Amino acid sequence: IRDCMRGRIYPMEGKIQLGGIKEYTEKFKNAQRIIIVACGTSWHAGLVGEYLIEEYARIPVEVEYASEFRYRNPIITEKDIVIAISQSGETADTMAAIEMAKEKGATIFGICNVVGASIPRLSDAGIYTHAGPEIGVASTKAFTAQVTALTLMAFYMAETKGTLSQSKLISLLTELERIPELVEKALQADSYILGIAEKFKDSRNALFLGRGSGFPVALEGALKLKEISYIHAEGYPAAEMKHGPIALIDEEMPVIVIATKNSSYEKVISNIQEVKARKGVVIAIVTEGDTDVVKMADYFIEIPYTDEAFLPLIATIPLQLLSYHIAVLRGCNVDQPRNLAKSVTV
Ligand code: F1P
Repeated sequence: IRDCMRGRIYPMEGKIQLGGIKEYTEKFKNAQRIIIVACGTSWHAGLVGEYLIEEYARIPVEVEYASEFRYRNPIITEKDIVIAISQSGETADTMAAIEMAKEKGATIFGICNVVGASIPRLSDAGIYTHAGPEIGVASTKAFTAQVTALTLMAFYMAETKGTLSQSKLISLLTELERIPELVEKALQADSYILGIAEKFKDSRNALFLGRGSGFPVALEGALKLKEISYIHAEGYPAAEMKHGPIALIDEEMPVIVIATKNSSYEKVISNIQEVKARKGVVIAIVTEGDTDVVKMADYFIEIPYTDEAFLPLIATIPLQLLSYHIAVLRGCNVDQPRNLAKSVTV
């Protein structure tokens, strides 16, 4: 995150400077729609981007799996901006989606980690996330960096469109400066999370629930568990649970809930009650000092409080650590999971 903030994108004197976005200010300002295309973890970062851009800049956003988007005949015009997100910059589905959107005249904006990769070369403009090389196949720090880039882009668009007051913007940027410190704090729960991992290493299934920007966090938590520990896991919007997944809940089912003190706190509490009433085992991600959720949950992991805008940056960390420890305890190779490639080029 520090690299990302110091490098191409960084806040300055209450104004946001984005190296790759500045020349496209007018385009972003007048965009009628933004389409985000990506795969896997990058797609989850895109969902966070949707939440932030719509919340702050009030521009409609669609988030599409590139692997599906490329095979249909979507309506795209020259007024659309397509944001393509990819850690490797070589994902074939994302490249095909870009090529299709380009043909229809859209502006392509890339968010990529690997300098000089194919996706930045196909893009009109973009941001390098500079998260450093992802040693393992499953994206982790690339996700954090992608979300940071999208957060700053959302603030930038909001600033240029005038949809965010200067005082709110300054308070968000002040909080943004604290994020590296909050990430460090969240990482301190590592050995405590190992203790929880020991209890759940033999689980066959897991459910991850979140609301608002906590929903993509739930999806990412489930994907990490699947990718590296081969436990079947599903991420759901917490309110969607009653429309199906609730049938799965019993004493064998760990339910990981993002239950931090943000706007959906009260509603998440009622979701936890629904799980507990069916004997589900709740592992709650809570805000430091929480007293209500910790009484209901079987296990809880504290993270420091932050504004809802930055919740995905902090709340994802305990889920990555949980998956990591479970995978190691199960004897899985976390860097090279079976059947997965670093960049899916076919
Ligand atoms: C997309 C992705 C990763 C996943 C795995 C396979 O890659 O789905 O999210 O962890 O590596 O590819 P990318 O387009 O972000 O490089």
